[in-house]
Amino acid sequence: MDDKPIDKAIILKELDELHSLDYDYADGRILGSMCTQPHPFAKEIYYKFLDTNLGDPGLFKGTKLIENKVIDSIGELLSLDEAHGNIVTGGTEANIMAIRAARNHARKYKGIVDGEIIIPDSAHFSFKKAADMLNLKIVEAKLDDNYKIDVESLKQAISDKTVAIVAIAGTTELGLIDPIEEISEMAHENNIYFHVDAAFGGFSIPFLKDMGYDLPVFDFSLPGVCSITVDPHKMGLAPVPAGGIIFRKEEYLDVMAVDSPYLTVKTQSTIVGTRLGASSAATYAIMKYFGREGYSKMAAELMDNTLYFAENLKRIGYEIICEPELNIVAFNHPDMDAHTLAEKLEKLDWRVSVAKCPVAIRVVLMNHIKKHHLKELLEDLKEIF
Ligand code: 0PR
Repeated sequence: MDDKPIDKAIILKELDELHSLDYDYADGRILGSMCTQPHPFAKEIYYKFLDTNLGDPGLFKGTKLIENKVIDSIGELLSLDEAHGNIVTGGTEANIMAIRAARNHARKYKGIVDGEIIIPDSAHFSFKKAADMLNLKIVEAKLDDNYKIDVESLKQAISDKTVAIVAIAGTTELGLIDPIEEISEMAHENNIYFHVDAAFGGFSIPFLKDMGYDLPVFDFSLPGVCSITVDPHKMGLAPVPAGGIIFRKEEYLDVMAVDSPYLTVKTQSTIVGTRLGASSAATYAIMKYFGREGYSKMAAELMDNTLYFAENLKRIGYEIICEPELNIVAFNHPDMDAHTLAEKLEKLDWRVSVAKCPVAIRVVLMNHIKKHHLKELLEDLKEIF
C-alpha cells in the first residue's frame, strides 16, 4: 500500500488502463461464456443496494423480504408453491449448499457417515469441490450415446452410502437436459436426495416451453426433486454474483443451520456469512421488469440464433456434436482437432472455449452474441474450412 493518499484521477486512470485489457461482451467475440452483460436496470438497482448485508437480516429487514420474494418467484417458475432457499454467489455455492443439505440430512435421518454422491460425467466441476469440502466420495454415472445420464448405470451406482443423486438441466458443455423424470422416480423410490443443477437451464427451459418448445420436465412438479440450482447471473441477466438455490422443504435448510448467537437471527444455513443484498435486489428488479413475457422472447431469440448457427455450420461442412436443446452448439471440423481449430479462431480474435467430453469447440449463444456476429464467425469458419 502507498504511504500517502493518491489522487482519485490517478487511481481512475490506472484502473481504466487495466480494465481496458478485459474483453468486452459488447464486441460479440466472447463465445464460451454463460454470463453476459447484465441489464442496465439490474446494474442500477445493484448499486443502490450495495450497502446491504443479508448475513445480518435483522438489520436489513426490507432487503431480506426482497430475497424471500425472489425465492418465491423462482420457486413458482419451478412449480413449487412454497419455496425455501437463498440468492448466493453462483452455481458453485448453490451446488455446495444442496450437497451439504443432502449430506447432513442423510447423516441425521439415515446415520450415513462416509457418504457418496452420484454425479454424471457431464456434471460441472463445482461438485468436485463440494465432495472435497464435505468429505464425500464421488461415484460417476456414465453417459449414454446422446451424452445424457445412462439411467441404468446410475441405478447400479446406488449403494447404502448414497446421500445424493445429481442430474443436470442444461449441461455446461452441451446444454443438454438429463432424463430427470426417470431419475426422480428412481430417487423417490429409493428415498435418496435428488438435486437438479439447472444453473444454466433454469432461466430458459420454462420460458422455451411457454414459446412452444417441447422440452422435458425438470422441476419440482416431479416429486423426487429435492433442490434445484438456478442462476440469475447466467440466463437471468442479473449482475455477477447471483446464483440461486431452491429447496422443496425447509428441513433441508434446518439440517445445515449453525448457531449465530450475536446476530439478529439465531441460526444461519448459508455457507457465506456476510453476503450481498444487492444480488437479490437486482434479480428481483430484472425479473419484474422482464416478466415471463420478456424472458420468453429473449429465450426464443437465442434459440433462433442457435439453430441458425448450427444449420450454417453443417452447411459449411462442420460436424455438430448433437442437436442443440438449449442455446449451446458444440462442433468439430471433420479432420482438424478442436484445439488447432480453437487456436485459429483465437488468432482471428474470437474467444473460444473447448469442451472436454467430447472434445469440441463450444459456443454458448448468450444475449451479447447477435446475428451479425454469427455471420462474421461463419465467414471466418468458412475461410478456415
Ligand atoms: N452448474 C452448471 C451447469 C454450470 O454450467 C456452472 C458454470 C456452474 C454450475 C457453476 O456456476 P458458477 O460459475 O456461477 O459458480 N458454468 C460456466 C462454466 O464453468 C461458468 C462460466 C461463466 C464460465 C462465464 C466461463 C465464463 O466466461 O463453464
